[in-house]
Amino acid sequence: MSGTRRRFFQDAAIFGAGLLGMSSLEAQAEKSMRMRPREASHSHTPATGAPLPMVTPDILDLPVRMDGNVKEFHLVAEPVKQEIVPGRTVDLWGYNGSAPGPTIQVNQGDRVRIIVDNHLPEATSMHWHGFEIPNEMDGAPGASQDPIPPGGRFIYEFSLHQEGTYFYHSHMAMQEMMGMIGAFVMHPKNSYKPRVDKDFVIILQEYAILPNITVPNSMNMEFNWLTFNGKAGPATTPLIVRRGERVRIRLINLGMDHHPIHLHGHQFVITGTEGGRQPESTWGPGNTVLVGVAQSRDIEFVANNPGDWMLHCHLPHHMMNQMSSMVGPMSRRNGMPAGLDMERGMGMLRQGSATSEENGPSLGRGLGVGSTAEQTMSNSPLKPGNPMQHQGMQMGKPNVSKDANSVPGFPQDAFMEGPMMAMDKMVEKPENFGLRPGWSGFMAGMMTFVRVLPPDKYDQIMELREKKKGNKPMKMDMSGMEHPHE
Ligand SMILES: [Cu+2]
Repeated sequence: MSGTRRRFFQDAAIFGAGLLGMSSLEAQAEKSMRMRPREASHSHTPATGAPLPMVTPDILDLPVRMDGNVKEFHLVAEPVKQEIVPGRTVDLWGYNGSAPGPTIQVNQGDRVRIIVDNHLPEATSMHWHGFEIPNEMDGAPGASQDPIPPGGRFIYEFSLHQEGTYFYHSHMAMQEMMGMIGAFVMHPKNSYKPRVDKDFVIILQEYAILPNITVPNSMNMEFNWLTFNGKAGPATTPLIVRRGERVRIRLINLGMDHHPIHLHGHQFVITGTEGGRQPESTWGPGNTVLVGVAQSRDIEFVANNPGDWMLHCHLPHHMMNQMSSMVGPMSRRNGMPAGLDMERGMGMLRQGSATSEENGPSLGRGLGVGSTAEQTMSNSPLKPGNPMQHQGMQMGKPNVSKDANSVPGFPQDAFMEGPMMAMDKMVEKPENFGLRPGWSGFMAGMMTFVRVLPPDKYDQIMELREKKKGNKPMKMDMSGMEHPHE
């Protein structure tokens, strides 16, 4: 494929379609229209029968090509640059330019062929998580096939009799922690009842990336970047729904932690797991769903309570960005610890990766051995003045009392969240229109909004999307989208 096309695909996937002047939802809808014209619909009261366009905010769908009756997809395992929040672009491994990789949508009963190319510097393997398919298609390295060597290709082909929220992922454990997962949704032959008006996918991931480093330390257990679809709050794209609509959110988790995902303002029911649709007799009301590692959970609710409602992981540390025990001390102490050079003292890597032989041990917090440069520390009083200045942020003085430093435990959130950490302008997009000024200062990690909007506000955001669509800063070569890797 050409460099331009590749770059486009990558940009679009990394930034969502927002920077292209189009919301990700619109981009998804547009793609759905082109790829599955039968099924796509812009109406919020769709005709019965056809599945609704399902969207993965900030992530593209994988284009499909028909080869007779076979739906053919092409996945490329490769290193990617992923912008988690404005100004924080990290080196992950993913598929087709993004981590998580593009979403695959198929119908129950489809026969699919997935060509997997390995553009990584090491062997990989693709596992189809929960699929009831022939053993030789399972992608278990060593057990069902040889790993796909660097530069190699493996062609998977199977028929799908299941329905539900599934996913694909590398079956190499450390690669999983570099981002190598994507959603694989099988729409049912007979529509689920009751039907939903909106259908979203959110993939939960976590990374341990020290300040000034762009490569995750896949050995580290102290995760400081927590993402929904490759974005951390406030860069996550809110889910826009019209008041009264029935909403489905499909949550998928692949990481080292289980995430209790909580929705404000509504009760929902769990209608599906990684094993497909659950019987209605099991649906009981709740507002927090624990999405365990390697699990998926579908939740559904009627969005009847207007407002901007937070949807977030409820683990406190998972509602933060760049949070690590050493960030505070590094920015607060005078100079560096004795006996360390600049690189190690400030946690910077000049060569090699965080997991390399030289760097791994000393940066591998939680592993114990050799972790001399990293240790858990309690909060300590801040020096007067304003230690943090970031371009684009609405910097100001945090609201703290005069004697704050004399209070044991201070600071907790004073310098972690608040109006002075806001970056509303930097994450501006139609889906954020009308949020309270300064909202972004309180959104981090696995956080986004479900915006339940009255008809006029909903239409306003739809109009904004349309306007942005007609005013693209970049020309989109849509023809390049169908076969991005040819
Ligand atoms: Cu969590």
